[in-house]
This record gives sequence, C-alpha cells and structure tokens, in this order.
Amino acid sequence: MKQRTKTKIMISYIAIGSNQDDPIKQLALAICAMDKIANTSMLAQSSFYYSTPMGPQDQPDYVNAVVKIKTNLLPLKLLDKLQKIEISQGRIRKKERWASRNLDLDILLCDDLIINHPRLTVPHYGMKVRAFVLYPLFEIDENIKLPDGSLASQLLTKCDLSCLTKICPIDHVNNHTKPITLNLSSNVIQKK
Ligand code: ROI
Repeated sequence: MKQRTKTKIMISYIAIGSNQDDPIKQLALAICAMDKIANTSMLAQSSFYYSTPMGPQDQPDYVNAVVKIKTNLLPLKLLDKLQKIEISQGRIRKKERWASRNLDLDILLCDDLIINHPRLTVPHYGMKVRAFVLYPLFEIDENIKLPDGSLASQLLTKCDLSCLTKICPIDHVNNHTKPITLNLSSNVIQKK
C-alpha cells in the first residue's frame, strides 16, 4: 500500500449522489460546501446526470456528478470533511445496504494512491463498473486513468449507458424543476 503521511497538494475526484430530498439541490449545496473546505479548491465539475438506481429498484432515480478538487488535506482528513458535509445536509446512515440517501460523497481517486484503510478504500471499490461514476469522470477528463492503468473510457465500453440521462448544466442551477434531458443511450463514449 502506498501511504502518504506528509501533506502535499493532491488531486482528488469525488463522486456525488443523491436520490432524496431534492437531489439536484443536494448536489448543488454539496459542491458549494466542498468549495469552502479549507486548503482545498474546486478544479472542475461534471454535468449532473439522472441515473437509475443500482441495487434495489424500489427507490427513486439518483442524480450523480463528479468533481475534481485540489487539496492539501490528507485523504482521511478529506474524508472527515466530506462526512461532515453529508451530516450537515441531513444524511442519516441506515442499516439497510444500498438504501436511498440524500447525499453520498465518495472519494474516487487521490492522485495515484492506493489506500486500504478500514475507513477508506481508494480507488473507490465500485467505480470500475458504475456508469454513473465513470461517465461524469470521463466528462471531466477523457484520458483519466486509475492507478492500475485502466482508462475510464475503456471501462465505460463495458457499462450500460442507457441508465444515464444528462441534465442540462445550466438548467440545474436556474430552473431545476424542468430539466432538459439528453439521452445518452446512443452515445459512443465521445465527449459532446
Ligand atoms: N445508484 C445510482 N444510480 N447512483 C448512486 O449514486 C447510487 N449509490 C448507491 C447505490 C445504492 C449503490 N446505488 C446507486 O450507493
């Protein structure tokens, strides 16, 4: 395991998901809150996407996005900050696995680090097979690679993109009650 104990500037990608309590607002608030984390700055933000639930189907669709940040925080300190944001937005951890949630902030990548800690696994354990994570990541950086060398664009060719619908990036800020959608099912891993 590569470990980092001294602070240094690190690039990290965070996945955001919500399917409760006005998900678009949850994502927008979380991005504002992340932007305010000390020693951290927002470098890029993907569009927002509606995505059909992975796991139990008797729950609302999710809204997902990914952000790219630059931070001086160590990964576990960053995790603390993200969990604080989840709690401040009303997240209650349920016993049920894969239950609905009003906000999930998952660290996907921290530079090229591999972290196996009881509190944190990086790269995120599910990211290689989750279109709702890989596609927004690819939107931010179409050449992005995981520490094992796998390309997000390559991993995406094995994912079903029909579960994703892009929400117009401007609309999600101004008029999120009437999102304009773009069906991605015919998208052949090409950036629009
Ligand atoms: N499904 C989708 N589409 N998006 C998510 O963010 C998400 N998060 C989860 C589970 C329950 C696995 N399903 C999801 O934690």
